[in-house]
Amino acid sequence: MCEKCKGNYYITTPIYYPSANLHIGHAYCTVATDTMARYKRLQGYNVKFLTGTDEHGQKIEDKAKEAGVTPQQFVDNIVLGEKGVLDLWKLMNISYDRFIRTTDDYHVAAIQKIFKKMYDNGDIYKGKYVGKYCKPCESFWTESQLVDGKCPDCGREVQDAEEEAYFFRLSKYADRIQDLLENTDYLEPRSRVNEMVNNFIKPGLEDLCVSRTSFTWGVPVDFDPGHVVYVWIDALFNYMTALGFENDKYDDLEAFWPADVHFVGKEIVRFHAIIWPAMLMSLDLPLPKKVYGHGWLNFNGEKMSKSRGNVVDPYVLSERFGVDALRFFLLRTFPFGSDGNFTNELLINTINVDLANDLGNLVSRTTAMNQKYFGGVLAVGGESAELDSELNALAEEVMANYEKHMEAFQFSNALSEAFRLIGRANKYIDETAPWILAKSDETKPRLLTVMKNLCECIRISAILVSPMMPDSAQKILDLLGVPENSRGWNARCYCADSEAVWNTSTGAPLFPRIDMEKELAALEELSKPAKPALEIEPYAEETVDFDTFCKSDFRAVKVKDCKNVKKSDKLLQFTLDDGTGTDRQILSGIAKFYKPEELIGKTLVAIVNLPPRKMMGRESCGMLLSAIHTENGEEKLNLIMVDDAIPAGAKLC
Ligand code: ME8
Repeated sequence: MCEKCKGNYYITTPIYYPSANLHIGHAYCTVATDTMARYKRLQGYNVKFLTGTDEHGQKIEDKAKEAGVTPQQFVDNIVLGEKGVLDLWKLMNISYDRFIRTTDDYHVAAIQKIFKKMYDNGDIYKGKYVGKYCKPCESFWTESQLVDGKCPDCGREVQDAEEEAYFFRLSKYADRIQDLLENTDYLEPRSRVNEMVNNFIKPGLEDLCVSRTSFTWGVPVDFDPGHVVYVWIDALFNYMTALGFENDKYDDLEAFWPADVHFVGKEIVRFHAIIWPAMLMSLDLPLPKKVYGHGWLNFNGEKMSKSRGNVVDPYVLSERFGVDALRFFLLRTFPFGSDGNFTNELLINTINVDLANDLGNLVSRTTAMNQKYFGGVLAVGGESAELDSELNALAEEVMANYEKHMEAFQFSNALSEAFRLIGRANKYIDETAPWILAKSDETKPRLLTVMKNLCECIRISAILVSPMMPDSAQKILDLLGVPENSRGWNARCYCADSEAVWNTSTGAPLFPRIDMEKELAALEELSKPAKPALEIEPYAEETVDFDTFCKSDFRAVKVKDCKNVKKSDKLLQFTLDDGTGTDRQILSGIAKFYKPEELIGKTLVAIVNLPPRKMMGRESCGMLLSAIHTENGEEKLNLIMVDDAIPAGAKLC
């Protein structure tokens, strides 16, 4: 079949709020979308994969104010800055085709036109908003929608809100939306349909407040200064403006709209399943074919957030485990439609079991045996056996099941299928025992076919895992010497007969085993809040009265001699000129901070009216003043040195 004739495929991720750094939970959806986009490309579709950032709203305006920068500077920094959103997607190997920022001029102008169109057709009207507003979620709620008086999405406090505002006639579309949700495949998984219908539609859909006047960081309503467009209207239409809707920047609307699927997190299904189709209906536009609401990843049973520190930082995790292993873990472990619990044990275990033991081992054993028995070249010839057809049949079955699961966005099931083949191939090695076949020339033809079957199983497995682990899959195919035209979806038919030839090589292990205990300890260390780089002694709570303080006699002293004290690794013995004409001896426990010769000739500060005391049998008359602090956990000390122009004996006060 011609790879070019499959048609167009448009897939999107939610556009991210650049209000904080992204954690691994955020990366989950984008990795899943990337996997789907790669899978569709592999099948020969002309894919458009859109992602981007949702940059308006009060939350951003507030955060920028806190940071002392303009909102634009604030979002620019998080989107474009070092380790920002763009850097993260590069690191995670996200193959998006287009990146939209809602602050892009073309998008802003398009939103103004869209808002005006809905105003002109009567679906947007001016009224007065009285209700509740959840600032963190940027959502308006009616009293009846609140749960225990709090935001039904995030459970936080809501504020009273009353202002002149524009409204969208959402209520008008209630029946059509209910029909869409209940009688089509628009929203998946199906469990989310009941949630939408029972929680939002059945209690009665009210008109939606779609403008704000209490802040300015948004798309201005151009025909009514002072109003900015509600951030969700601005955000949802990104899916179309990024294709050229109401703008000349792009020209892909006809080819790619309606979208094949919007992947979104479960908490924003409401916006995509109710508000989005209603607005499209208002403008008489085709609806996206599907919205898929994925589950949430928790961390150790609790809500994931950046405040959990490094252990949820995709940069840290990728650096420690590798990008492909991390991508693989996310998709292999958690069924896409349900919530999942991310733990470090699970992550390490998945890498060790699936990648190091099963896939990695299969590749390294096979390529090592090819090398050893055939110098890496599997030539024409061989001898088949019954067992081979079993492997062949399993491979065919796995490929069919894999496709079925991928079409349903069930990445973990799709990977389970791939690993069924990988597991079977490992068992095939034990059953065929190539090391025994290699002992005699008579069994060499059989050995040749065994190795061809193994290579073929690996080739197919690599194609199947390539959407999830693009780099590793290519490395495996490189090791097997698979030509470019045998790496695609259309080359997935099983072929290990006598005509097949292979030219393989060996390489370093693809997925080194991780020492669970050591790694957990290292991660534990990372999860501790970073020690402040600089610590100072707590201030004394007790006060000292002025007269007492004035009794302390501080003098400038010059170091005439300084030496280590025998049998002490702490003490330095100072001979000091204190201006009296008689040398003063002071012992100080600072040997770990200074070499004696460094100090000779320096002018220091001593308190000289302390009672003399004996240290290591020597008398110390006073104390030298120093400054102490802790830096990166290490104690630091600096003697107080004053200008050498100050004469010995000068009083300090
Ligand atoms: O919602 N597990 O942006 P956002 C799984 N701007 N997914 C998670 C997650 C977790 N722990 N934490 C966040 C927005 N997400 C809007 C979208 S679209 C027109 C506008 C997911 O940055 C979350 O479910 O708050 C959402 O799908 C995505 O990250 C972006 O979240």
